[in-house]
Amino acid sequence: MLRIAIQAKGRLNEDSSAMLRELGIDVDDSKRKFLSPSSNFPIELLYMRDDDIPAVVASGTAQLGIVGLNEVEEKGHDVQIVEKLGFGGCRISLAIPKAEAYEGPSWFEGKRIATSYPNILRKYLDDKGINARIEVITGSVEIAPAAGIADAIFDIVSSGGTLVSNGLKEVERVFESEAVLISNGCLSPEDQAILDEMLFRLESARISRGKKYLLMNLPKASLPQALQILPAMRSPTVLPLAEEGWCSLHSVVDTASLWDKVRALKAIGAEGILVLDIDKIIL
Ligand code: PRT
Ligand code: ZN
Repeated sequence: MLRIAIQAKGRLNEDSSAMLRELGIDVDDSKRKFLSPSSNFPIELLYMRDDDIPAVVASGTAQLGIVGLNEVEEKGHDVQIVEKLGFGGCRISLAIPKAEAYEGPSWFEGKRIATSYPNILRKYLDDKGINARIEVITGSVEIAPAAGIADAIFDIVSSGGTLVSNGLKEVERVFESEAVLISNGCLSPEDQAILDEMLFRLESARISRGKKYLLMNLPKASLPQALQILPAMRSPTVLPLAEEGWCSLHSVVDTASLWDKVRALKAIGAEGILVLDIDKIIL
């Protein structure tokens, strides 16, 4: 049984559960406990605060964890990043009162900066050769300048709305983050096999994202042009139709180019075009 630590409550909880479900792994949110096994896959979920996830994975209490890269970097525990997961995207930025003139990082020389990420900030300041005082605050960092606790903040930004509503402006984007799957790097062969199965399913879910399945009836004479329009994974599937001179054509297309392709296919005589969602693509 492989144990995965995920956030109990907060911004990453829902997306972490949704990702596991997308992999066909049942996770029971309704009777959520501290520790909860999946009913159809050999994993159990350990629900905890995101701050603690890197440590429980590093110690081996959980073999895997889903957590923001920002927490991994800040805590500095010995864990491996197995996969970036594409949700929970944000950045950690330096922000100052909006009325301040800003010409570069030297603005921070001698200033007080409030943050919950002192290690990432210290590294940035050292790299730039800037002397500043770091005030560690665990919540509501954005009110620190107005409250007179600090001159600037170093905090997570996503839309930027929180900064604006607190009269601040983002001046340096220091660290880009998203949710990542982490491991302690010494999995047993059984646990490695479970992880490999998860990664295989993750890859097929990723490939199918942004793709549609397209099928249509087409005059056989238009087939050469249709094959130009539809470069499918290998080649489109062509099936005969009962009606003489017609065939059925199936293909996978990128959602981004879907309407261009539909227009081009109609122009060469395609009829009865169906566009279907794809659940998984397994190569
Ligand atoms: O209780 P626990 O310790 O588990 O949760 P937490 O309160 O520490 O974390 P939580 O749930 O707020 O965030 C979990 C993770 O989500 C973070 O570590 C990031 O990896 C990621 N994430 C993504 C964010 C945001 N987006 C985000 N916008 N974490 C926090 N914010 C906050 C930010 O602190 C600021 O207050 O949202 C505000 C800014 O948002 P905008 O959209 O106004 O810019
Ligand atoms: Zn936290």
